[in-house]
Order: sequence, then C-alpha cells, then structure tokens
Amino acid sequence: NTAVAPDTEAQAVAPEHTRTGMSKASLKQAYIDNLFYIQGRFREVATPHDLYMAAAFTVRDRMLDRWVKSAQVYKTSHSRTLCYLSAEYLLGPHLANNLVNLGIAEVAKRAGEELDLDFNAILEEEEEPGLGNGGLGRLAACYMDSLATVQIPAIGYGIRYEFGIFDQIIQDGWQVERSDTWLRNGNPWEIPRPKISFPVMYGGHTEHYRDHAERPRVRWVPDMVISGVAFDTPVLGYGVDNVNLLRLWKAEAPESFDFQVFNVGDYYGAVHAKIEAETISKVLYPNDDPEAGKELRLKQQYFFVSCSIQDMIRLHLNTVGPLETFHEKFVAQLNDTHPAIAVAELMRLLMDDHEMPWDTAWAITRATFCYTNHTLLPEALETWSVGLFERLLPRHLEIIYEINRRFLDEVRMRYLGDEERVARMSLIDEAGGRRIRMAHLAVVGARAVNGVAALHSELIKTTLLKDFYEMAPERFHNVTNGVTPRRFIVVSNPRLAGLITEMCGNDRWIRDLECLRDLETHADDPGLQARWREVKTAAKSDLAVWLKQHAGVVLDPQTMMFDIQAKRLHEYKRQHLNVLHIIRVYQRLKQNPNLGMTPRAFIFGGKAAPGYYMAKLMIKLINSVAEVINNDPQVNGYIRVAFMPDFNVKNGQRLYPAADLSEQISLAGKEASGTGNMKFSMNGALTVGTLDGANIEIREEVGAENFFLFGMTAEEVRRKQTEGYRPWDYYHGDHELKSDIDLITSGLFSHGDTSLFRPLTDHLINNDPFMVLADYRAYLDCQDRISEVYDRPAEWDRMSILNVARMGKFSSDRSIREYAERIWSIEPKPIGV
Ligand code: BZD
Repeated sequence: NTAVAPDTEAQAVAPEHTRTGMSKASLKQAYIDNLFYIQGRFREVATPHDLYMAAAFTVRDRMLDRWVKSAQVYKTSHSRTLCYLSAEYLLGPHLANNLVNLGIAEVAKRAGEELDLDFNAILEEEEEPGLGNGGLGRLAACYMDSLATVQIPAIGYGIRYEFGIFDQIIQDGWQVERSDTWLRNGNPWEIPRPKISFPVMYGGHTEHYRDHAERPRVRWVPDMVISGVAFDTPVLGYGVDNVNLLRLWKAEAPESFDFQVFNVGDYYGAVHAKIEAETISKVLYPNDDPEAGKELRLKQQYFFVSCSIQDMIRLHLNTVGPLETFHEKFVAQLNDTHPAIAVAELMRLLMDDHEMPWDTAWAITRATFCYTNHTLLPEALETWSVGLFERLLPRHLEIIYEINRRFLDEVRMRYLGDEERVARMSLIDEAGGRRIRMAHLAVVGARAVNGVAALHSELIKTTLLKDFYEMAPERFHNVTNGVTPRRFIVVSNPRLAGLITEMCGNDRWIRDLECLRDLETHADDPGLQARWREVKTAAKSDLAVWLKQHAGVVLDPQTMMFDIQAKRLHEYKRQHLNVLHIIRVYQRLKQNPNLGMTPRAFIFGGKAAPGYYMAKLMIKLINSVAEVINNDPQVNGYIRVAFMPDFNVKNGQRLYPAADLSEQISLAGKEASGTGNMKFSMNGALTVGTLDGANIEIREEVGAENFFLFGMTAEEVRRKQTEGYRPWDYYHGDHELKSDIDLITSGLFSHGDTSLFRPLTDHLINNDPFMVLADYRAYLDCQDRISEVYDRPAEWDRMSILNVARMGKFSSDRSIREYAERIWSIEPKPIGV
C-alpha cells in the first residue's frame, strides 16, 4: 500500500511469509498490511480500535498455520480427543496471551515501538470475552491453555453468549449492572463456521412404534427446532505448535425456516419464532449458583450439549467410523452438572438416530463421560422439575427414567431392603415436587467423578455422594485445580517474570513451574529481596494509579501493605469478616491516634449476583466503610479502603501482581478449591486463610511457616453445627466484636441510617450460617501477627520468595497431566510445523 513507505528491512526478509513470519520486519509489514487491507485504514486516520484489530489479525494469522497443521495431525493419527463440555469460558483478553504463547511478545513490542504504536494502549483496547461467572468459567479457560500446552488433542465446547457477565459499576456505593456488549466491535479471534450447524429440538411429544424388523423404536416429534452454528477460536499452547479448538455455539433460526410453509399468513408469529430461537444464546446467567427453574437456562444447557454431541458423532463418523468405538475416540469431561444432560442426549442419539440397543448405548455412554463437581453447598446443587423436563425434553425424561429404573435395581440388589438408600440415590428427588438431581445423573452416567481439591474430594466421598462412593469407590478421584502461569505470571506480571527468568537462568519455569524451586536458594539473598520488593512496589504503583482513576481512592504503594480480597461476593467467602477487621483497626486508631501501626490498603473486587441481596449489601457496606475511613484525616494516613469496580480477568491481572496479602477466608468446608488463592501466591502475596479448599495444599507446599493460618477446621465446623451454633453468644461474649457490629448498626457508615445494614448485622447475630463470629477472634489475632511480620521486610520478602518458589504444583499443566494420565488415558500428541 502507499500509505506507509515500504520498509527496507521488510524487503530484506522476503523469504518470510507476511502472514507467518515472526521477525520484527515481518511483523511490522504484516501489521501495516492488516491495518490497510482488513480495517481499510492508514495510520493517520486509524482509531484505537483499528490499531487493535490490525494487531489481533497479525497475531491470529500466525496461529492459523499451526491450527491447520494440528487439525491434520489429530485427524490422520486418529488421536484420542478430550472434549471439555462447559457452559462457561472466562477467557480474558486474547492478544497479550497469544503473543506470549507464540513467543513473540518481545519482538512484537519492539516492532510496535518502531511503528510508533502505544503497545499498552492497544492491549487495553481489547474487550474481554466474559463468558463465565467466576472460578468455574476461568478454570475452563486455564484448562484450554494447558491442554494445548501439554499437547493433548482437545475441543472445548460451549455457548457463544452475545452478552457475557454484566459490567459492574459502582453508584453511590451500590453495584449497578450494565450489559456487556463484547461483540459490539466484532471479534477478530473467532471464525464463524456457518456450515457446521446442527438442529436442536425442544418440546412436543414422543411416539413409540415398531420398525420394519419389528424392533421397538422411539420418535421424538418436537414443537420447536432451532439451529446451532459453530464459532471457532484457536487456542495455542505455550512454546509448542499445538492449537486446539474452542467451539462455541450460537443459536439461530434454522436455515429451513420458511415463512410461507410454517406460518401461513402469520408473519408476526414467524418473526417471533426467529427471535425466540436466537434468545437461547443471548445472555449468560449471572448467578454462580443455579436459580431454580429458569426454563431458558435448561434450554441453553441442552442447546450446547446437543450441538456438541452431534458434532462429536459427526467427527467420529467422518474419521474413525462405527459408533461402537465412540468412547475410544472421545472422552467428554462435564464441567459441573451444567452439561449433565449430555448423558441422556448421547443415549438418545445412539438409540433413536443410530439404532443402537440400550445396553450397547449405555456401555458407550458410561465409558465416555467424566464429571467434575465444583460445590458442596446444597443450595448450589442443580435440580430441574420433572414438569419442566417433560415439557421441554420429553424424550430425555423417558431416558432418565429408564436409566434410573435400571440403576435403582442395582442398588436394591446390592442393599437388600434399604429403601431409604434407594430414595437417597434416586435420580429423582421425590420430596416436595419431583425434581431431577443433575449431580446424580452425572455420577451414574460417568466413569469417573472428581472434586477440585483434596479436602473437597474427601468431603464428596463422605457427605455429598457418600452412597455412590460406597457402591463404586474406584470411580472417585481428586484433581486439585491449577491456573496457567502464562496468563497469571508472564502476561500479568512481566517484571516478576523477568526477574524469575534471570534468577533461574532460563525461562523453562513457564512450561515447567516446578523449576521455580531454583529460587529457594536465593530466598535470603538481600540483593534478590531488594529487587523482589522493587518489582512488587512497581506493581502496587500501577494498581494505585488505576484505582485513583477508576475508584477515586488514593493509596500509597510505598508505605502501605496491599491487602486484597478479590472474588465473587458471597456470604460463605466472608467478605464481611474482612470488613469487621477493618472496623476493628479503625476503632483502635480512633481510640489511640498515635498507635504506631503498619499502614494498610484494604482492597476488594468482585461481582454480586444481581438477585443476591445480601451480597449486594456487602458491596454497599465495603464502600460505605471506605467513604468514612478514606475521609477521616485521623486515620487515613494509616488505612484506606478501595473497591475495584468490575473485577474481571483483565482487572484481575492488575490485582494479583500488586498484592502483599491475599485474603482466602471462606468458612472451612465451603470453598471447593479456590483458584484466586493460587494466582495471588504465584505473584508473591502471602495468604491469610482458613483450612479450606486448595488453601490446605498451598500451605502444605509453601510450608506452614510461610502461610498465615486461622480459624476452625472443616471438622470443627461440622461439630459446632451439630452441637448447635449460637452466634449470639459470641456477640455478647466479645466486647470488641460487639462494638464492631454495633458501629455498623449505629449509622456511622450510613449517614445516620440505622436500618440500612440491619439485614446484614441481624443475620450475623442471629443466624450466621458461615460462622463469621466464631472465627472473628482468631482472624484478628492472625492479622496482628501479619502486621508484625510485614514490619520486618527481610522476613516478609523471604516468605514471599518462598511462596513463589513452591507454587509449581498449582500450574494447570499439572492438573491437566493428572486428568490425562489418571482419568482420560490420553497421550500428548506433538505437532511439528
Ligand atoms: O469453581 C467455583 C468454586 O466455588 C471454587 O471453589 C472453585 O475453585 C472453582 C473451580 O473449580 N465454582 C464456581 O465458580 N461456580 C460457578 O461459577 C457457577 C456458575 C453457574 C452455576 C453454578 C455455579
């Protein structure tokens, strides 16, 4: 093009293809070409978004040859393939991550500089796909990164929501939700596949008949058919040529949709039907526990599951052949129960469409699925009313009944006369309105079940799925969660990544996180400690700048400890315990303004489910306490409180590097694993935490002396609950606790309004289901110890270095290898381009 003078350097590397070349000159030329030919712009008139798109296409081009090659290798070698079925993928921005995984982050940055581009501004321009709520959705994204990196052939299946998780803004201290319009400016990372499309049926009735050979058959006559269209996103592994596929389905009215034939004269009705079809992939449900009975949610689940299973069958028939070997080609991992209907769907397709007898179909189905549980909270276990199922998925209900009938026969045979056990294990909860227990369907239909941290997996066996464990203990596993160090160290914290690489002498740790152990020998080295601290302070400064701009709070990165709790707002996660500590410190300072204390910035981030009143009130409380403290000159030199609006992957990447202290304070036994705990610790934060979820394993790894432990154990919690927990006694038995709670109700934080926070304080005093009051004193004592240690920098830095050095276990690469070896039996398949 003529807009920019051709680069002489670019001409010098002529043999390099402009779409694949990795040299600086090629990248520059490709960037200018893309800006011109794809965006139709030259530099002088390009908008920031044009500049971003040109960068995205330049990077995407470099993934495509690897993608095609991977597909070829996987196909010709008939590779056993993992299909990850997840209703959520919380991917985060692609551009920086893909640059890192391609290994061209540095050269691209230099190319950008030479083109006079503001590299950071380009990265900031990307709108992240927020197709998930929290930990579960982010785990799916980390696993996609690791699957490619450890070279496991895999397809991630999910939903291409038009609106992802809402954007959070804070108004007058309250959370306000804004719709997330991530597709507004187009998505350069996806490739639409209009020809890969499947019909999905809903409603109607079934017909039982006999075929020409007098075999009993079933026909499902639906009253609605929509179509699912594939949108593919390449997922490149780090430092390898493997590119896996993330295939997300968009709901559309079927192609055969015919206004004339189906809706004679009813034009309006026809348009309505089209809209109804498209509604199915419109919006992500923003609850991180299932809201009972939402018909559209069940439609969404079945929608993506049906498309995915049909796609797997198509792939199998195209490559391997007979469906009898389906389970040898594919393993399907169910990410919680959201895709559990897949068990019935595969049965239906094998029997009704492919004429397989029940026993054969069942053997294949059972051999195909594995199920990951992510919660023990009873209110978070998914059930669907039989009535809704009958209306929406009549054929699946029949199949579920039949699965249940055969399964309960087995139970009866095994436990003669134990009808209570039969009722407990049934796929149908008969108590108070019949409901289908999706977790039971997943367990019965899967050959392996796993929890996401050691404690959680134990509790699954002893409580939630005890009966199932007794019947088939060999099917129960633990795979402790992990997170990808590419996004959560290399991309988020380049300064720390650089320092680690320097200390280790190479960057092998990025693919083998156990290499971080090399840092251990330097933990006491004052030289490293000083640089370690510099890196942390620089990240804190970046965060402080951002928070000043976006939350209007000024924090001092030099003197203040950054104490951060970032996660979904939930009573069991106990953000209010954190707030009680802040109020205690505040009161101490007010009583003794000369108290020499360690300055702290208390930073929060997290979204509340829009319908979860108590969680929203906790946000309001945090912001109200912030307002009082930050404006009180008597204390605000020592403590400040900030709420980061719109905690998402992108903003998380600002928080993790900047934390000195990571708050992981859920009630023991409630947090299945947690993954934020790992992200913080990997970035050198020390953890204050309970013996819950993966905290236990983090503490084991980093050493008890490098972890701030407090609170009851899961066993103590259980005992207290059975003995009868009385929060009232704690409230009256600890005058500081009482005075902290009373300060909330006094109206100090609510401009004199004594009723605003009542629902919260009353609930604590009278019910306190997550035992905040019981752990209060232990938490405060622990926090005092933390402040003391923070005042001894050499000790703190040593602990911080050791935390990072011992985080090898928490790479999602390790998790994926465990799944691959112990559960999936899938071998890595390297790709050589
Ligand atoms: O899954 C979370 C758990 O609470 C964490 O302890 C765990 O670390 C992660 C990953 O295993 N669960 C969720 O995030 N759950 C949801 O987001 C969710 C979403 C929709 C419906 C139900 C739950």
